Amino acid sequence: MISNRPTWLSRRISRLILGSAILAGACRNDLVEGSIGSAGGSAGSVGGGGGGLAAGGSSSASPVILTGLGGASGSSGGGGAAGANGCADNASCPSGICIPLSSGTNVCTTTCGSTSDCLAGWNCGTMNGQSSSVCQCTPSPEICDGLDNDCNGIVDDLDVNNDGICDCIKIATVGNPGTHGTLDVFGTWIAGRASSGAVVSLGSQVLTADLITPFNIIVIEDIYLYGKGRAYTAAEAQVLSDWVNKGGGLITMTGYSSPPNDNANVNILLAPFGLSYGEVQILKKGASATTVPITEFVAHPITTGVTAVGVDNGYEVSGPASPDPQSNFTVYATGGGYRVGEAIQIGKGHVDVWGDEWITYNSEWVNHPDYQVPLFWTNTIKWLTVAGTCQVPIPIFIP
Ligand SMILES: [Ca+2]
Ligand SMILES: [Ca+2]
Ligand SMILES: [Ca+2]
Repeated sequence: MISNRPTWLSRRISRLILGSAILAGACRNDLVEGSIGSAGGSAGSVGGGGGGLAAGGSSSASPVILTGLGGASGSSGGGGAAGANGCADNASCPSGICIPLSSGTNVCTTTCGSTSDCLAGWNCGTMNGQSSSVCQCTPSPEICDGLDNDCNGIVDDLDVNNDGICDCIKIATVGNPGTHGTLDVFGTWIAGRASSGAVVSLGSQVLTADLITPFNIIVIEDIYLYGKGRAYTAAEAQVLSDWVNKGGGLITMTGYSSPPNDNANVNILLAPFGLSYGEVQILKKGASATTVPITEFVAHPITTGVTAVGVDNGYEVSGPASPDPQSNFTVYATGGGYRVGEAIQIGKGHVDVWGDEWITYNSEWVNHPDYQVPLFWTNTIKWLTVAGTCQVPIPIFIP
């Protein structure tokens, strides 16, 4: 166990006191719905070398929306991939331009002035029958290279095992996995599904642009200031904010230790987004020793198909007090009148703030057929990924 932490006895006493405080407090019902963060970003922020974020990408490119290629290139994730759009004729394309691929499939495309106007992997050029130059693509099997190899309009949408987690995705964790469950169930699960990109533990490294730019998603785990963590700085929070605005996907969790000041450190990193965790523990599990099921969800990509996940001794999510006009936010999960999950789209990126950490523990994955924790995570990873990149279909049954 972590040194310098309160003893179990003192923690239990403090939880009892706080539990009484919760009961004495007014029951809140401040569900707030903003507009759902839609997949409206540009695919142009995708960098090469496996799909991390890179500044200076062809952000002006008009995403080519294609569907129905049916895996013509051999990519297992190509069939029916979200956002794909084949075409029968010009009239079936928003741009009014339907062109043939060498595979025999037709796809919608757009006019262009140069290749920088096209999705990564596509080239701008003249074509018989077209009065203007158009974006064109020669299909080959999708690989993790920052390009749309199979010409279905999605960069690096590779998922060989059809598990719903893009194989090319690059995920970093910050802090330490929680210790209340059996080792790092979440870490093991995600590492086996993001097989080409792998999962990297950044531990307590200083967050710099160079360090985090390669990653699509960052998962903030236990950074409790008085545990193994260290104090993060406003400068690091700004680095994280800049990365999100360029297309990064950030998820934070909490509840790894006990009050007071459980959330001081993670709140430093959330400050640029106008978000924070409270300091009063909520939703403590009962005498039956099972987590408190969260069942109140609003429609959102993260909650699709999810009817229950469990929490214990979490913290309420707050903010933003004055939403940035460019920010789309949704309180997607509530329980006991508290905000438990909140999702915000900022710039090209996404932030998901979850008020607990038990979604990383084995008990929730193994002992709860009534919970859909793997689906919740699969939905979350996909939503956190910038539009047009690494977007693969989520299977009906999560393996
Ligand atoms: Ca593709
Ligand atoms: Ca690729
Ligand atoms: Ca996969």
